[in-house]
Amino acid sequence: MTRPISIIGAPTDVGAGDIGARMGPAALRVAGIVEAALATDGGARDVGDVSGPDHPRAMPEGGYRHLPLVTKWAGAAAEAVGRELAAGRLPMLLGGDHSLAIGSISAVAKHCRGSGRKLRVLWLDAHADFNTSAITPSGNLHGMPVACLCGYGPAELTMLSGAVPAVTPEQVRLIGMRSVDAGEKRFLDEARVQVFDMRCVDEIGMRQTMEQALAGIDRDTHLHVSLDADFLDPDIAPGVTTPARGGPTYRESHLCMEMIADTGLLGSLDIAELNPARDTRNQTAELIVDLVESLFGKSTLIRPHG
Ligand SMILES: [Mn+2]
Repeated sequence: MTRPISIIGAPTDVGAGDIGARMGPAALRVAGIVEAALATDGGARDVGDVSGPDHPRAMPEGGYRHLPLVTKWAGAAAEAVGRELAAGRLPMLLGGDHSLAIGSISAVAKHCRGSGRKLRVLWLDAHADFNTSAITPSGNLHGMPVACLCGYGPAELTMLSGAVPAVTPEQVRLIGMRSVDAGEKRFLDEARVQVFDMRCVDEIGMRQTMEQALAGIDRDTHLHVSLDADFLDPDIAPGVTTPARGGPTYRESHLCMEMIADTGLLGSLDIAELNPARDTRNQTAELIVDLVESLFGKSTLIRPHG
């Protein structure tokens, strides 16, 4: 059973210090994301872009840069994602910076609460995105979405799902980390977030990493994937705002997606932090389209089930 996909664009970078991620949805459409979604069993429709305020290039206030603006965009994303989930569809949110995931995952958490589904969030990222205003080096809210979703953040963001926290650390798996701030490292440990960093991928491989990250799911689980483009090694994906060396290779990334596809439980997806201003010939957007095809079950061969 493949649910029909709804593509939602959110062209913003208000959660980041540097601009550029606002062009992400356009670059993904140019690279064929809509056609890739249309080719899935359930079909797809592009519902267009949500809108919101521009990036004013302001300084942080009270530990947050652009908090009211991030709140507006996250709210718009939550509304659009919630509407598609309610219609029985699979929302694919095209960012935009990663603070948008506060909106999308809040909507997903609310939907799962209402429908009695269990939620597992797979956060694929070079960074942990677990900063708070007290420990952030930059004030950029795209470095804080996981913390906000777990209840650590400003009320206007932590309350978006209608309950605090929107998700518990037990529902989240961080995968691919290799750049974690000092305060963030301590806070991840304190909050008992389950992290599969690149050392883990190096030591046990992507296959076992994903087996462990997916352990405990069952037919009642809604899987949400939040893919930050900087999860991928910058050698293959240079078009991001905050690259970090030593990420998953092309093959490791595909295996990661294929193993998620094999569960048959993917319920919603974010694609974040693609920055076409840093890209070369749209190669990062094209790679993401390839990976999304794997995520929705495109495989080289017909493989035995089970
Ligand atoms: Mn991120």
